[in-house]
Amino acid sequence: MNKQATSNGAAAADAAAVAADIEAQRRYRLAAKSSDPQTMYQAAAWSVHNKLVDAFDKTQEYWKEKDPKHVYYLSAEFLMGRTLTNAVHNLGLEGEYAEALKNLGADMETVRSQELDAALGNGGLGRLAACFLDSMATLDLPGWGYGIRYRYGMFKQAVKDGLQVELPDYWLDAGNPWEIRRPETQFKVGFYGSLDGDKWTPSEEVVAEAYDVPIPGYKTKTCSTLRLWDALPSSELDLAAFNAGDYVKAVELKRKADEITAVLYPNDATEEGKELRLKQQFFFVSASLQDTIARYLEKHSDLSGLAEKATFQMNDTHPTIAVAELMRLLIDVHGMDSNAAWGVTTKALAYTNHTVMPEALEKWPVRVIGKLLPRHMQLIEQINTQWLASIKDHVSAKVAKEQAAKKAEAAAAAVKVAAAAASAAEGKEAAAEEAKAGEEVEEVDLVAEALKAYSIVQENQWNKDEMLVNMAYLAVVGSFAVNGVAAIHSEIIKTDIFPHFVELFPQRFQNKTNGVTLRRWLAYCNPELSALITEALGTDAWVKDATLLAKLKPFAENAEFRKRWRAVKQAKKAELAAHIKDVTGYEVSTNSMFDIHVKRIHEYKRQFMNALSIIHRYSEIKAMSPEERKKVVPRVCVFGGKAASAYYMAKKIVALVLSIAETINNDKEVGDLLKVVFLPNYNVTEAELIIPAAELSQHISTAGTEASGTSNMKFALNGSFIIGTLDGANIEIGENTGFENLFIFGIKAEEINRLREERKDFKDYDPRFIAALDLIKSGAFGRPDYFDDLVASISDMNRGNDWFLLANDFASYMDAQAEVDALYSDQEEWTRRSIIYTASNGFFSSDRTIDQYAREIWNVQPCAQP
Ligand code: GL2
Repeated sequence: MNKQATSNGAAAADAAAVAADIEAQRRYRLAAKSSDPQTMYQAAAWSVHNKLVDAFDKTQEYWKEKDPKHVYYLSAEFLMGRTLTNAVHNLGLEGEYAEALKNLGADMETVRSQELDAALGNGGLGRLAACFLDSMATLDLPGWGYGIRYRYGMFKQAVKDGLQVELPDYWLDAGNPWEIRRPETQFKVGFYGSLDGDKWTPSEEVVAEAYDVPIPGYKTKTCSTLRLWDALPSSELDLAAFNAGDYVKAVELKRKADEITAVLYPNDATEEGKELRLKQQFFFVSASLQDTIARYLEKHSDLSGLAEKATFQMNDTHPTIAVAELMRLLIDVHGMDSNAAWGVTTKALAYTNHTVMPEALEKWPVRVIGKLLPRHMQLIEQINTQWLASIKDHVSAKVAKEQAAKKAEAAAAAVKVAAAAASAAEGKEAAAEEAKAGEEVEEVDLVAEALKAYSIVQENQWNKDEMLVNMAYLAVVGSFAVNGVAAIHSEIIKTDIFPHFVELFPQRFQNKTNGVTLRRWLAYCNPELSALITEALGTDAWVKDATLLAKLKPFAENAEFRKRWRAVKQAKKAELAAHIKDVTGYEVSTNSMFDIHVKRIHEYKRQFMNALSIIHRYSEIKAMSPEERKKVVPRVCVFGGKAASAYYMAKKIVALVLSIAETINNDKEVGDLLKVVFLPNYNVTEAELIIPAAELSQHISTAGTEASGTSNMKFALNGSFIIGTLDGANIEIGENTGFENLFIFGIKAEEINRLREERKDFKDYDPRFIAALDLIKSGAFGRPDYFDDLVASISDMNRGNDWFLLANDFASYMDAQAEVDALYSDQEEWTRRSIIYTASNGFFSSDRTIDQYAREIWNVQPCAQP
């Protein structure tokens, strides 16, 4: 890392060659006369593009020749962020490019800031997919990502009159140097139409065209791909309509195709039951499977061995239609018999669950699938019928056992009754009756009833006339492996989401704790800290082998090292402070603790609870004497995150934070003791600036709701403390770092069902909680009416009834916050532990996660060019 490119002649010559190349791109590809930052960015990007193409071609040729098993990561989302810095670093050319740009009168920082984020994802799930691609390439694992080339990514968030507003993200505006269009790689994808027996004739057809986004590994020749599909009309014009003069109808085909890849659905961890979404899902899944099969058949004569050469990892339920589509392709297109096809399908597919939020577990109406994909609906019915038949014996035996237990219970009860009324004749009669009742059960109906819990096709519990396909069940039945994304989450899916399936095949269920790439999330976003780590360890090998970070531990005891560690944090805080000033106009002091809460806005993530704790802190400061105020630990509380456009409460939470910020930041009495900032448009690039500057980060979801979280890992690796609940990966971070170093509070996951039951009578409100709510209601932060529903959602049992249990956790949250303040006052100890965070969390490298997937699920081996 940070190799001094100019320190030797060869590197200087390389920089000169790079400069010449950038110039050539500017002159000929862009035909640009000026060298403004955007032009220089484009020129540099196209020059890197060419290097990626070389690396990409060599890798793919090598893999083609060796024919190793591949993994295909099917995901509706890839949240890539910017590419330039990452690519240049992974290629090991950062020095050359920096030098070259300097020689051309530009500078790397300005140039790189021109790039728009590729935001083809909502949040954690999409960003995880991007980290996984980086790790797969770095570990030389033959693998591709497959997704959709949305023309509009995640919306841009702006603030207007104290509210969130959404703006379209047309990220392809200035062209995209990071993709290669492949007009030679096209597949037809059909929709709707009719079914004659099992012969499907679609009535609408589009063409999927491939775009490859090269993914360079770090310090390796391997460069793999993210293949994204665009939709084209099967013919530009409906000629008959055109000739008849109906021009609107004539371009209808184009409009329909455009619609499929137009926008990313901006919902995070919530279902979006729209037909267009299913269309998107099927579109990319079908194209990806066809593409893989076509390549497979170049080398193999039939598809019976497909699963030995390919695993398809389904990223959540979004690509689950793959179960039916792979069956259809094998049976209808390639003539395999259906049993053999089922054998191949269930050996080739694996499924990752990313959420337990009930509203996010996709269930598609049979009606919708039947209309859009009639053949697939037929296959799903067949799969379900066979599946239920195959488990009938098991379920019958289970029912019989349960009945026997009930009978035994009834008999025991009868004996008791008889004993109690031993002398009375009626006692005997009653006993005989009870025993008999236990036997009169219709077992057949009981089995049918019990089977419903295993059925992929189910009744809609809210509408008895509608049948639904439970996509998660389809995924479990159609896969050879199912995994959760953190230890606690993988247990919860076994006990709460799929208990019936666990009982049948426990070995199918696994855990793969998430990870993040240390390249983007430490080495490149925090070069100052990286340099310090490299210097201390005497090597930069930790960038590829994160276990080496553990060797930092002894340095925590070294006062000189701590001083330098603190200096880096100060520098990163100063950068963030400047950005805050730039974007919001607020001036914040870098002597304050930087307390950060950034993630999608969701009630379960409880940004509202943090807001209430800030209101309490504000009231406390206001009530203090000047002497008391001197003891306050000053804080800057930073929020960031997007609320889904249709998520009513989430938008109110954003508005509340903005209102609190305005009141508090303008209160002269409070000054630097407390500042609140909402940074709009939180995205990957913002995160790269925010995370290195954090001293405390908040991961305070209701226990049992956040599957994993991945920003918690990024913060920990950058030496930030965590205040959080026993939820998701917080728990494993605690195990690695030592729980004494985290600020853990709140209820446990196993308590929430009971507490939700009890909350109707909940009386134990913390007075600070009540006072904070009252302050909102009083209008202290403006528009009390606007916040009425939000306040009611956690305090009125008829209007939300605090489903996420803020009231239960508030007191212990405040205790944890008090501990934070106390520790921060001892800067030596704080810094010591901050170093421990970085040193302890190498486990959360996505290289480790991907290595586990490769060994324990995919059975894919590295295949590196010599
Ligand atoms: C999520 C989970 O909410 C989050 O906790 C997890 O870290 C990521 C990645 O596994 O997946 N599930 C989900 O639907 N989204 C997530 O971020 N959008």
